[in-house]
Amino acid sequence: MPPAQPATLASSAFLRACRRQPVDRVPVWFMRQAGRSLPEYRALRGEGPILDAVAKPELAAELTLQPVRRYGVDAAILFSDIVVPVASIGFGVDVVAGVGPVVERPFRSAHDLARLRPLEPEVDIPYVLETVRILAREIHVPLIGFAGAPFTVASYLVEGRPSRDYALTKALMRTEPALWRALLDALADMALTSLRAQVAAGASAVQLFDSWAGALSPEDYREHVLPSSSRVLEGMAGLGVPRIHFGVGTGELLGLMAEAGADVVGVDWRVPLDEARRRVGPDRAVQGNLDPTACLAPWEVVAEEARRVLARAGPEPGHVFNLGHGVLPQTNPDILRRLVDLVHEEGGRR
Ligand code: 1CP
Repeated sequence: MPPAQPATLASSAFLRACRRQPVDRVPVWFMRQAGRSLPEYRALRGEGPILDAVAKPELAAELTLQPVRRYGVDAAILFSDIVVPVASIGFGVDVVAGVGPVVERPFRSAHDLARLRPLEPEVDIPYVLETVRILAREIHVPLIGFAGAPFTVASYLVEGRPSRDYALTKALMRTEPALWRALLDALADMALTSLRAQVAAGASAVQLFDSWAGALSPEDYREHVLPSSSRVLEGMAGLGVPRIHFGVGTGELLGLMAEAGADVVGVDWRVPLDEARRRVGPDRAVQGNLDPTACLAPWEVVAEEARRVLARAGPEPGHVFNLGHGVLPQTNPDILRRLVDLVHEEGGRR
């Protein structure tokens, strides 16, 4: 059972919107709201590897809180990374500054399955759970726990680093479907175990990041990826916390991502939210979807584009305002602060 929620969380606009309940104002948070766009982040974190920062609960909790204070967003997202579970069991994953996740010995054959033992959260990632516990005590907004979806994490393990075309990943998927399925199932179990532990420690919502699923056709997604993502999302049903399912370039996959078992489907900037709502169906909320690059424009332009997002989301309940992907490092924090105010002031009752 998740811990009982304080009254302030039960009435949170973010959690209510995730459940498609009426709200007084549209809730807003930003993917990658913690990070290099904040001077206080750069000052506190210094130059060390991100995985070291994640392993220090007091520091990770403070990095999680910085954007909540600065922007007045309606939810916090845990300061961690999608590769933390696989790194913690010793698969040999580093997060390299300016690059992203890099794997010393990429996943190539059935022998590599043995390197993916089950995750034991209290043993492998006790620091993540401690960060969640600190935050659950300290914050007045819901904390979003998260995990990488099996496909997106697999893409790093197979390619060995960020990729443009996912050629090796898709080759494995097609040439060794049984091994692919075993890999994705192992990653699904790790994601599920990690998410359940985060909720037990006090997270109030979860997001499954399938950032790179947009590289797949609907047919490939349905056959090779949906079953394992569904295993994670269905495994989270009944915990009482909203499940958000997000990817980039997933316009043609939105219906399938809803089917995989999400309460909220994250939408990037390519599909307007009225169309996204049609694709995910009436029984899901949507999250999104201002283009992150729009936030680099002068304020009047940002405001106009944000109003367009609110208008396209429509008057029905079930909209969480966000960017269509993460905050870009060069974003001026003042723009994001004004954006939160605009969404709160103009995204009225629905
Ligand atoms: O050292 C650093 O500061 C490097 C930048 C950085 C940060 C701040 C990385 C490396 N990870 C993070 C933290 C992080 N990662 C958070 C918590 C902060 C917040 O959101 O406020 C979260 C939720 C993530 C999730 C994550 N990591 C995703 C899914 C979200 C997304 O952006 O699509 C992905 C794909 C990663 C992998 C990753 N980690 C880091 C980078 C630069 C990348 C992407 C690499 C690539 O382009 O493939």
